[in-house]
Amino acid sequence: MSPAAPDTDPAAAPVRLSAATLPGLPAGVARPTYDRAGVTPGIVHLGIGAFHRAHQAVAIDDLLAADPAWGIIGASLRSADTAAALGPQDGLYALAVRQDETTDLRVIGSILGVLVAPEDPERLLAALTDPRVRIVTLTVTEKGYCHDPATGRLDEAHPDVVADLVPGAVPRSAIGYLVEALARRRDAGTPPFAVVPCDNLPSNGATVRRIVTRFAELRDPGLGAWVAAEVAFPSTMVDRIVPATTDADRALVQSRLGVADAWPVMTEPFSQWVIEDNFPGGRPRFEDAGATMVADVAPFERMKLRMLNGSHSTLAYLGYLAGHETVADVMADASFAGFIAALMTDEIMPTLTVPGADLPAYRDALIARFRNRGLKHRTWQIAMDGSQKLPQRLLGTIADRRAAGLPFDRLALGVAAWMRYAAGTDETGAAIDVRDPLRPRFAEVAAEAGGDPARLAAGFLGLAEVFGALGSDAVFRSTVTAALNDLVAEGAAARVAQLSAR
Ligand code: NAI
Ligand code: CS2
Repeated sequence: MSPAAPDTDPAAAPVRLSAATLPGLPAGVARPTYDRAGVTPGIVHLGIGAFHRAHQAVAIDDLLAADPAWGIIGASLRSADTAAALGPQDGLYALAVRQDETTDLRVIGSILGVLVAPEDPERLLAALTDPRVRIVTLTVTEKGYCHDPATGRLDEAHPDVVADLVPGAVPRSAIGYLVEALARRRDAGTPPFAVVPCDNLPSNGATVRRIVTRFAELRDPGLGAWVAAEVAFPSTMVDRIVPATTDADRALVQSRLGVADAWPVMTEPFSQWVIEDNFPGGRPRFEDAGATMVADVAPFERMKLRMLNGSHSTLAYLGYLAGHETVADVMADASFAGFIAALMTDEIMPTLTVPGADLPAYRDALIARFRNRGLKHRTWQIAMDGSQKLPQRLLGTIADRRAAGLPFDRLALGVAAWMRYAAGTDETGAAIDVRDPLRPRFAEVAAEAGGDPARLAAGFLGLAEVFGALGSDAVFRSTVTAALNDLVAEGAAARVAQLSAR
């Protein structure tokens, strides 16, 4: 029976999900089976947002009954929203697994608390230097690594990097916190933690190792050498579609739980985690929670970043321009569905070699996942931070097709659609709320182009931190420029129809 709401003023704040109300939840709601009081911190997570709580935190929730030494301390390096939401809930929240019209709820208890770094940096550094903490995971978004997306190297001119390298500075960036904590652990004789990025970056472990090592070297060459020699950066491939939570989601969860959850997470049944098995300080048995432990993540990661994320970004920009609100809306449009299937089959799959993988089956499973009507995954959300996403999602695939002398018309249309979107005006002439660290540069490019597609393409292709060497390839430039010209002239829906499955 649901916990009774206070029988006072009906306008009073609703009863919240918490350790006290957990036992009274409806019987059909799964919940932690372990004693949370006996769980100790073994992991710090930087960037505690929706994805972490629907993916890594769920895997750890599955493992704590067998090994309670791996509780998670979450940290936000930016806002206090998560702490404000989960603090009064004792770190508890609902995981809502949705498939079309069905929703299954589970309460997750693996997050022991949430720190707000800007409010109390030393408290986060204390958690990061706690000897019991042997793993630090991250989902700080692609832009959170202060790197050059085209090269994967530290952007040494990034304002956060410049600020964090000032001696004695209070860190602002994830990299700054990692290096300060590692320096303190070295000085205290505490073994380092493993750094486990769970963001959609290519070769994310090697990329973050390069960035962190360079930052440490700039701070102190001896520290840089120590990080390079002593710190493990296992790569991961992470996959679960987790849209941003809406008020309608909160209302649904409250109606089912009988108590309010300030920040449930909405996701799909599918989840995959492939992890490089490189944890010198020890790790939980991730494999007992369904993760795949491997020596080399690369084949799995490339397949996922190119087929899922490359298709996601392409349908996000083209779908948004065609007026589609969500991924499911895009895929309900037969012309778009045929286009995405052909994009994967004809242009992406031929670039992949994944031992043991059934690529046609993987494609079909992705299309079914994209069609899930239970997920209100906005094209606008996926369109965010395109400058940080395009290299690993579309440009690497194009570079491979160019090297093989193969066409890439649908991929080029995806890049052109990003340019049209990033220029900030949609097909109705309305402004687009473009979210991207390079937004100011985009506005300069758009202003200079004055509506001319060829000049707009040339301006965007000049962004070396996005396009790198590919930006100088004549065939790539001409193909994308022609695609943008046709897109502006005919519109996204028409261009997709013409390039749909032939
Ligand atoms: P979210 O918006 O819920 O959380 C993002 C987190 O990153 C927040 O804690 C935010 O404060 C932090 N953050 C943002 N910019 C930052 C910066 N410059 N420095 C430090 N922290 C920063 O987003 P969500 O859904 O959790 O996704 C986060 C990342 O997880 C994605 O960018 C992607 O790399 C990865 N991911 C997301 C999936 C999804 O479907 N949402 C699926 C697979 C991977
Ligand atoms: C999406 C990803 O927002 C985006 O960029 O493409 O977050 C996507 O949902 C995940 O990678 C799925 O695993």
